[in-house]
Amino acid sequence: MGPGAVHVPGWLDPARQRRLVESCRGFGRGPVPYRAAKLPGGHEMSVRTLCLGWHWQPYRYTRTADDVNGARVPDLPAWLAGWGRRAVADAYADPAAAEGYEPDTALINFYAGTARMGMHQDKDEQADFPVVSLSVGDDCLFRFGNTAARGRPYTDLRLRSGDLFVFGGPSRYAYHGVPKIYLGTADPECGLTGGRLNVTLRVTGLA
Ligand code: MD5
Ligand code: FE
Repeated sequence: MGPGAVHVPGWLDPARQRRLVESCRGFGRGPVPYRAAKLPGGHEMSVRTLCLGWHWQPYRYTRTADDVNGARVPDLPAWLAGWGRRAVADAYADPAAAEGYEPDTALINFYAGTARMGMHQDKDEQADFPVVSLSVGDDCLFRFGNTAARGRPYTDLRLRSGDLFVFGGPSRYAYHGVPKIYLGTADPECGLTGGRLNVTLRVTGLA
């Protein structure tokens, strides 16, 4: 897609997609529920988010969900960190690329049919390791931009259930967003109908 940005369609088979969906349902029964994050201006995001490892709130990471219920967020499960390492090795077709890649945080975003994510950069992490993105459920329009400005040039592509995207190198700080969910496009065997789930694995660089 560009230096460091690699799209691997269908990286998760349907059984792993279902495992991810079921796990994300389970995380929602944990100490911190999914919530619409509130932006500093007062608006609520249309996406609902749950965090593991570190809790992201616009625009910082904390160990407790201070903007939800104050609970300590659960650790990132080792199996999910392992998926992240395999994702990096596979995307770059180089096992060495995953050496030292130890994600400590997952941001799990659920998009109902009308949810969107505006163009932004992910820059609340203190480390520049790649971000691993896993998508399940309905297709979306993903807008992959540039590092200099929120607008053009950008590339629009459709992400489908099971797709992996790794954003490393210069793409790590590219603007990006999700302008549209294609409601009802998911294959039911993915385990999720009526929305899109995206899990990003990140290295926060925090301690
Ligand atoms: C999503 N999530 O589909 C996206 C996938 C977020 C978010 O944007 O911040 O929760 S992550 C996409 C990403 C991360 C880092 C860099 C780039 C994209 N990029 O260069 O396009 O819910
Ligand atoms: Fe982002």
